[in-house]
Amino acid sequence: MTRIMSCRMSGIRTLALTFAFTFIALAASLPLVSAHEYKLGDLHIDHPWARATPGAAKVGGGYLTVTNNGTEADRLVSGSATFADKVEFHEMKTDGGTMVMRPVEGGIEVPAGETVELKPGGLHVMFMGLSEQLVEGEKRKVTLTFEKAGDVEVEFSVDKIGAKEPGGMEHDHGKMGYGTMNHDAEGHESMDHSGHGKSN
Ligand SMILES: [Cu+2]
Repeated sequence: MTRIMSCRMSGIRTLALTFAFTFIALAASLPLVSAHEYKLGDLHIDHPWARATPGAAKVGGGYLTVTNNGTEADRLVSGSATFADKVEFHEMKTDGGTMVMRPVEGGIEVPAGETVELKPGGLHVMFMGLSEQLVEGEKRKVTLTFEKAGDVEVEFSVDKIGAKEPGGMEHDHGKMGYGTMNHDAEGHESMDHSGHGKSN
């Protein structure tokens, strides 16, 4: 009797483990579905994505990860896109308790052997003077220029307006201090972008 019980128990445990592993496997594979990457010399660009914008928005945010597998630092210096007047690189910082956003002087450095992450609340690509809406589920071509590696055309996949991370992985950044600052297009509209031209 005891023997049968333990036999059944282990059977249930095996089943439970199988389920657990299946879920882990599924969860692990999900982000890969939407992930896309690019290689440019020693640089590896992972999953460029942009936030969807409301119809009238004139600015939009873009994000990506760059890994430099080389032995020399490189620098993301400029970009261009047919759907925006200008492509800039911004950083968000707290200045005297206020969240401010400003262009990064001289572009974004990608040190040798390191990964730089452009993400909501931090460094980001800013599409200025949008000529069309960034629609969720669509893709937008953008040319990125690195100081040494040169140009690469990548596709930004447009994720939903409130997205904080690609693929629906919404981590809570509130504890990091910028949770209250919803870094969406509306947030940008109300922010001071003087000096970047009031393009329309
Ligand atoms: Cu910005």
